[in-house]
Amino acid sequence: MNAALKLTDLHPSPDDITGDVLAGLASVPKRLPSKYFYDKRGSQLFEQITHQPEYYLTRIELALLEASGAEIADAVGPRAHVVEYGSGSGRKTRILLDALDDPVAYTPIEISRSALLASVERLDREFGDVEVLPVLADFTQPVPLPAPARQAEHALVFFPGSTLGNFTNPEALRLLRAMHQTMGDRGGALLGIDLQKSPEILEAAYNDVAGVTSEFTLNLLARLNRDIGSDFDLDGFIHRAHYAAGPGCIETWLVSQKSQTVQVHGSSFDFADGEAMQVEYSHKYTDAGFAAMAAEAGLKVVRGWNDAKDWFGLRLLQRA
Ligand code: AVJ
Repeated sequence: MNAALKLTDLHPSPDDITGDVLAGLASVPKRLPSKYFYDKRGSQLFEQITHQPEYYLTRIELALLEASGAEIADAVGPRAHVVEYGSGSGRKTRILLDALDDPVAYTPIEISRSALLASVERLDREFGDVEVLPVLADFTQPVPLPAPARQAEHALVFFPGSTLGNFTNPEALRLLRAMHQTMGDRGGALLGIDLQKSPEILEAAYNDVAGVTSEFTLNLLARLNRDIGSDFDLDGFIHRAHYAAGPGCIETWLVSQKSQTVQVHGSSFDFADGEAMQVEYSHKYTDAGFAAMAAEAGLKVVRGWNDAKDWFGLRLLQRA
């Protein structure tokens, strides 16, 4: 890694995996937090999901970023400090930075030190001119941004992938309010959002025929067994994803295939045969619904770009 690299450590409280899992298993219905999907294997499996024919989200978003680059650059303006929520694979970031007019700096914000360092090592090699100023922090809270060596005109928060959809609506609202703080007065945010569409298309995207999504979901149990010593039986649960049209949300569950007991940190949790445990939400948005949530956070949608079928959208937000 570049010795001159300035990493800002805001000392985010480390994840309390055991506490989160115990609380989730004590609730009705039982649930597990989806943020723990992304260990090394989970990140690999997610990458594989993005290549499945049914999982259109990543393909469309990449194509949209490519096709709309010039318009995005126009709407955003020159000399932006690009601030990414999470440290993605770098592909989308690359397209955005290439499209923007003279971007000044790039700041990935990430709660995991190892994930942040891994992404920064990749970026260091790839982003030549753009100053890389990583921040170790929890992006669901307001984050004070490091000052680039060259003055930026404004910050642009980049939150692709419809990852916002994994948060419950109250959590998403809190996140958008924090984003409002982080972006500053003249700042903006570019979000990728998955749009509501027929349940068949949505359910296929989360139940790929090759079974990669099922493996991804079950890997959560393997990860917990390894990291907190739980004894989930991976053969005792199956993946199920269905679209709840009312809330506009893919709900992913792990369904117990037998009556069984799971031990976590000295506590026992009984599962009935057929009992479903909630593990992930992926919210799908309408234009009106998304704009209303943004407005509640003091943000307005200033521009939007959809693919020709209106399956996926990019939205540029500014303070209202
Ligand atoms: C990358 C978190 C947005 O919700 O579509 C994909 C994760 N889960 N298939 C999504 C995911 C199952 C994905 N996000």
